[in-house]
Amino acid sequence: MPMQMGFRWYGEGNDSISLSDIKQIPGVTSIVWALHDKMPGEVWEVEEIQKVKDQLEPYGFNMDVIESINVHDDIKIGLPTRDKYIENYIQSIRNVAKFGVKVICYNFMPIFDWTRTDLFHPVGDGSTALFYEKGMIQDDPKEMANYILSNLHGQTFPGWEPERMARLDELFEAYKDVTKEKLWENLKYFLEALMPVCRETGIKMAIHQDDPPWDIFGLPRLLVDEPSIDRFLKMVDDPHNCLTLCSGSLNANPDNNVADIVRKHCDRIAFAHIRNLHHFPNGDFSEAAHRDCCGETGILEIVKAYHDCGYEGYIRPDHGRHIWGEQCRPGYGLYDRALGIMYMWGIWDMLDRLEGKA
Ligand SMILES: [Mn+2]
Repeated sequence: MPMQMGFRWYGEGNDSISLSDIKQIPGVTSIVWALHDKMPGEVWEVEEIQKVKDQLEPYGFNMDVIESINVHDDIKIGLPTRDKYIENYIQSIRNVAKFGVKVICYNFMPIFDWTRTDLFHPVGDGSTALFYEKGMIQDDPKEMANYILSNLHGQTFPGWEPERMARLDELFEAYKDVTKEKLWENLKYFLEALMPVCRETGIKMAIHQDDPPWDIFGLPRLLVDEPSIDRFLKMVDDPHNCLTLCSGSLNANPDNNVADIVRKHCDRIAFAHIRNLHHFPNGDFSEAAHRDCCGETGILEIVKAYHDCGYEGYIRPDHGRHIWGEQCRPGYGLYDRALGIMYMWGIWDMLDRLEGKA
């Protein structure tokens, strides 16, 4: 079995892209989905999941991969109320398991999800892409939150819920005693509580690395490089404690060699995000087309590493550029992600051929 290609979709009425569009991209079998109107900590109810299943079924897509069931701040902070939210998370796992879900992607980043300073930065060829200007992030987090919220075109963005962003002062206050070691402990507590239901249902919890992979605004970040990934996998050494290995998030630090991490931990990668970055000498970076030479992330080596390991897990193009005038959710247009998929299949199919498999 080859890698299983997925495409992230934000749901009926919440995405400019239709399932019919996605169906026309060769080789996509999984819709990477979520209940996007759920707040962190809420139980995902069976009837709500059933609605998504009913939408996917006519197209033959599976719903094996969720991105994401978000983790409530109380769990990350380690408040006594966390047990209630962990119970809810376990209930959500039980409910999605009834629909054949295999992998749940999540992250453990305090307050902010991924962080960029410009969502539509000119690439130089007429397209735009997400951009990170290192110098801007030393300033006020509220300024950045306001900028991002004002550029969502009325769409919701996981991790950037306006309700949460309105409480930024309160959230920073709540996290003020959460050191990096404390955050590691809270992550361990959360995962150890989840492992029994994961073993029972066969569901793999697959953590996404922190993006960018360094502390921002004084908030600790855990999953940032190979040693921290080693620590994470050892900390809860269970085949259900897995990675969503994100090439773009990790390579925001150009010292991270993603292909090496793939080769080292392939058996614990349940889900792969493939994205290319172009680095500037001053530390800024721009997201780039998937083609290897458009950035420095090493897409060819990474896909080859997955192929060499016999990877049979899920994979998806991560963010794409905004091309051909497409009006879309930042990073999640149809066209450039479809190009990314074809590039990945191109590499994969040729490697199969060279091994006499295709
Ligand atoms: Mn990613």
